[in-house]
Amino acid sequence: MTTVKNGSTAGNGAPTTAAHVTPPRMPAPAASAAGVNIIGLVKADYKGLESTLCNGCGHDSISSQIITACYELGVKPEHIVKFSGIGCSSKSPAYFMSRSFGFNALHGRMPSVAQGALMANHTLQGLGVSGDGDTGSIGLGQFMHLIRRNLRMVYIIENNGVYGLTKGQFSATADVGQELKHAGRNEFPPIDLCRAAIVADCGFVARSFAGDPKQVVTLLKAALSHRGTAVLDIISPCVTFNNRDDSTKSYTWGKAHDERINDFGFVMSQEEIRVDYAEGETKEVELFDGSKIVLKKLDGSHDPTDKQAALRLLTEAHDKQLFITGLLYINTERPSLAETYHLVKPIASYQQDKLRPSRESLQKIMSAMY
Ligand SMILES: Cc1ncc(C[n+]2csc(CCOP(=O)(O)OP(=O)(O)O)c2C)c(N)n1
Ligand code: SF4
Repeated sequence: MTTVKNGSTAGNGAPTTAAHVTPPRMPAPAASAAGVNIIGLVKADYKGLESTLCNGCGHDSISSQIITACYELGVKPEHIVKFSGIGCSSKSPAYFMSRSFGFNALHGRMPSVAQGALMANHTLQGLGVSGDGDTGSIGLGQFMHLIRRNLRMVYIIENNGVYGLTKGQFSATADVGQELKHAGRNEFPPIDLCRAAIVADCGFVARSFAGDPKQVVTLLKAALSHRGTAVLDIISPCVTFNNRDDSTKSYTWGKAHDERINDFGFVMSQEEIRVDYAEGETKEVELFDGSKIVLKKLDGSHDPTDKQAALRLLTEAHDKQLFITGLLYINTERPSLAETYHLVKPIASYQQDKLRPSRESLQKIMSAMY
């Protein structure tokens, strides 16, 4: 039998349905020598299936950082519900925490599915993984409404500026003027999803880079402790764009020298991009296609509780084509959706006779309407 920190117990791995179960939220002490965390689990207990994404894809780094954050925090895997939409990024929940609940929704529709599930059982911790296409293009409306309602969940955007799964078309976060071999030139300005989130009154907005595990893990731990929607926009490079024509390792070269025996595509396996830079420092990072992005890590001079300062910072960074990383904005005052509706006992724990109106009361409603 596993005893979790909040005092609830579960012998079969199922989540407890007791009212007011508070998820384990405080950082756990360092794992013991045997690698056992505060709830007696080892890191392998937080793993998922083997990834089928391209080698070196930023999304895989984020999955391993989710594993690390939840292991170190001592989160009970059965306490997590993973949500996603459609995209390479949205496949990621399969690659971490196999023991958790999960639902892979339609493209851009993860928020409404998450809302349904978490309103049925608001004691579970929601963990959503989406892409910039899934969130910023088709899913922008749902994203804004989720934030507006303040459903308590961590919402990760694995942001690579393209639709990786459908072969690299520009997404709504791609830089204006950016040129990619297959997609051509992007003529439209990007939507900054952190700015959009702050404008919609999100109480936790942070940005990071997939190759900066320390920062991602820290932000994830903080996001998991937030009482409302916590948005984590993580720049996550797509290796598919490592296609320099002059390289013998490029897709183009490979195709030109390929004797076709099968209709398979081929994507070069790459080393994951890692960065290590201090607070306040600016770091230029070369992506797989040779293009560069500039990251700037926040230091103590930014007050994350100042909404206007956060918006100013992001606007200036946007104009300079900089990615500011760190906790951009926090407001712990807003009540979560479950608090707004004064939900106490999880709806999912009620028996049918309490949830389903009787035939008589339905009849009464119908006759009042028609
Ligand atoms: C309703 C609908 N429209 C379009 C698609 C095609 N489609 C699948 S994934 C995707 C974009 C994925 O991009 P993103 O969310 O950025 O994820 P990535 O693959 O880059 O991680 C699109 C347009 C779809 N599956 N469903
Ligand atoms: S196509 Fe891009 S986003 Fe998709 S798995 Fe490959 S590297 Fe990752």
